[in-house]
Amino acid sequence: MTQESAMSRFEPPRIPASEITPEIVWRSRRRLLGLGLASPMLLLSACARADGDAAPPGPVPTAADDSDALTSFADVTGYNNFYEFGTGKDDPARNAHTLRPAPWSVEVAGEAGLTGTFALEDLLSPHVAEERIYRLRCVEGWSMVIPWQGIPLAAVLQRFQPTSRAKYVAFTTLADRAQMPGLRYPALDWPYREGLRIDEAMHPLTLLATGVYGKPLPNQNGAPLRLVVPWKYGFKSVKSIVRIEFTETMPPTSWNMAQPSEYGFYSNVNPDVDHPRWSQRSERRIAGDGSKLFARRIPTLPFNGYGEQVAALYAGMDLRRWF
Ligand SMILES: Nc1nc2c(c(=O)[nH]1)N[C@H]1C(S)=C(S)[C@@H](COP(=O)(O)O)O[C@H]1N2
Ligand SMILES: [Mo]
Repeated sequence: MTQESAMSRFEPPRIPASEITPEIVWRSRRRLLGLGLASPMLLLSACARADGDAAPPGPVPTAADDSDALTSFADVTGYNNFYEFGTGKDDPARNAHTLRPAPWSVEVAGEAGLTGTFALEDLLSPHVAEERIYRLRCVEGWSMVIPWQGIPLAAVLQRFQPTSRAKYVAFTTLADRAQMPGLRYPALDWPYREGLRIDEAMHPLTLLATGVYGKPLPNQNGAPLRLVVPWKYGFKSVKSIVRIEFTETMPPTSWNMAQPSEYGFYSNVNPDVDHPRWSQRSERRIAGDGSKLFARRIPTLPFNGYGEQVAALYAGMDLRRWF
């Protein structure tokens, strides 16, 4: 990854008017809900349950705070990292139409009572997707605020009864040359791999996303199923997942394999740990007026602002060593 190098080449994608509508709907809905909004919890449950279902049981995690303006639908779906479709920010939007997100199945393997290959529908049922507005912070120095729909990963994983030896969870992206033109180039050692410690995977903020802005995930965002781990750099949020494995040892991860000195396993957003080639103190927030070049530069927060919820996971760990 090169910091911001692709920025100057970026041309805003032309989005048909029909595609812009959901963003406006989401914005106004959010503004309405923002009036007298006591906590993001209300926002989450209200949005998730617009169909009139009962509120979900258990604690509802915090979303991005209300001062964050949403990144436009055009930018969320037009400025992407998905190297299987090219390394330019506009490549995924242009090339990912060859991905076939249905039918889709996911293999579940490793240290679990139940393993096998499951149709996507079976993997996700009986869960109902909920709304989570999360910040996404790329290690390259830009960030977005995105209204995802998805299912907490914990709810999905628990069904497979991970054993006491399941210390980590490894995720693998599809690697099919027929669908992914970028696989012809050795940008990374394919397939794209990521992993989480089991307690990170089970944390209520960790989401298996199936949609964005109220629509099924566009291919360039990782259809039909991708991870969203809001306190970690964006590259942990592995796209188009075909395999989930419970492991006893720390699994290899793509960016760590490519550049171990630059990308650690944990990859928690940390303004105090510079990337060896650039600072991580601030970020360019792509949101608001939709202009990428003039987007606001803001300080980067520890754990991307989710420290209150997740810092305890790393109590006693030296986060300079475990970066
Ligand atoms: N399979 C796969 N997943 C991936 C990537 C990738 O290249 N391939 N890029 C990562 C990076 S670096 C980021 S910042 C996020 C971007 O997600 P978005 O394009 O939906 O905003 O996806 C992550 N997941
Ligand atoms: Mo990224």
